[in-house]
Amino acid sequence: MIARIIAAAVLCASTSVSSLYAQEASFSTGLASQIKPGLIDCGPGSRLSAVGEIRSNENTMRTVPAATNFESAPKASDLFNECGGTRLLSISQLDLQSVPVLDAGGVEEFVMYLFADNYFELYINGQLLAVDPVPFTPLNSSVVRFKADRPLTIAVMAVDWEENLGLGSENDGDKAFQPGNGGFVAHLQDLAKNTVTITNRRWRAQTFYTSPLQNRDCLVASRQIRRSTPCDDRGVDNADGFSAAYWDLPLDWMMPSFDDRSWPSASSYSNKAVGVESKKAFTNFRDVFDTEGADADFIWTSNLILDNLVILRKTVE
Ligand SMILES: [Ca+2]
Ligand SMILES: [Ca+2]
Ligand SMILES: [Ca+2]
Ligand SMILES: [Ca+2]
Repeated sequence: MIARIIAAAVLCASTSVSSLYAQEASFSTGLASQIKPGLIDCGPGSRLSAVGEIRSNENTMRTVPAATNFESAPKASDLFNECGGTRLLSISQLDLQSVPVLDAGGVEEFVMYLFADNYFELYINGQLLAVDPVPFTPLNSSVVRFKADRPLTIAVMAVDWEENLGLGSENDGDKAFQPGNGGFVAHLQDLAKNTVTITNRRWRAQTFYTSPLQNRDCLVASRQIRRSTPCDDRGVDNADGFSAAYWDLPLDWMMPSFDDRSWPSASSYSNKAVGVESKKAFTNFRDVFDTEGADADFIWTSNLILDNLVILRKTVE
């Protein structure tokens, strides 16, 4: 009898903890209202990193594609940035001494090389260190130096930016609503240039904004499973009635104390799947992104196309 009561109490306790994060999806329909025309303007040939707002069905105002710290946070240093930044031809041209050392509260020094399709915010041990200087296009690559103590909790907010706000898509000239893809790759080294970690399937990945959904019923959502792989991701010219799904971010998603064990493992994607084989921001730095023996994978959730706001986490002992 006592054992049964204890078992019930344990079950109850674990249910209440996981329910803090296991939220139902909420939905919006149609285009969001633009609240910013573009976080930066990179001129002709680039896409404007506009930001929008739309109310979801439980009456919460949602910022799309994401609420970011772009305007207030330090920008990561450039490896390759066609939007008024540095354009290195290779990693050997990088003068590491010119890259500021950011403070994540510790003494060991690290260097991280990062590339996102399209935008990242990097947290180490709960501290926001730097954000991607180019939110949408042209695709760019970055380097961040920092001091921290192990274990390192790396937490990244990654955003596949969008042109049709709230409908996770771009006008690509062929289709007016063509869903774009995400992708994030990183290589973390110590001061001696030994690999500390690379992005791979051992990271955790969770989506918080999935769009466009032609039909909401395609979404498989239960506890921490948020699978949109059965959903249609083809481009269309008319997206009337299309939806987006949202889940609230846990307030402490970037903290070392956050328990991500119930999140899905990250999925890995090829360079070809992400579409970087002709992008100098990537190919000029294969030495760090495709390192022999430490080849970092592009990672994302299970849906590279429809999941647009993704949190990626990894703890390194
Ligand atoms: Ca970027
Ligand atoms: Ca993209
Ligand atoms: Ca690689
Ligand atoms: Ca997308």
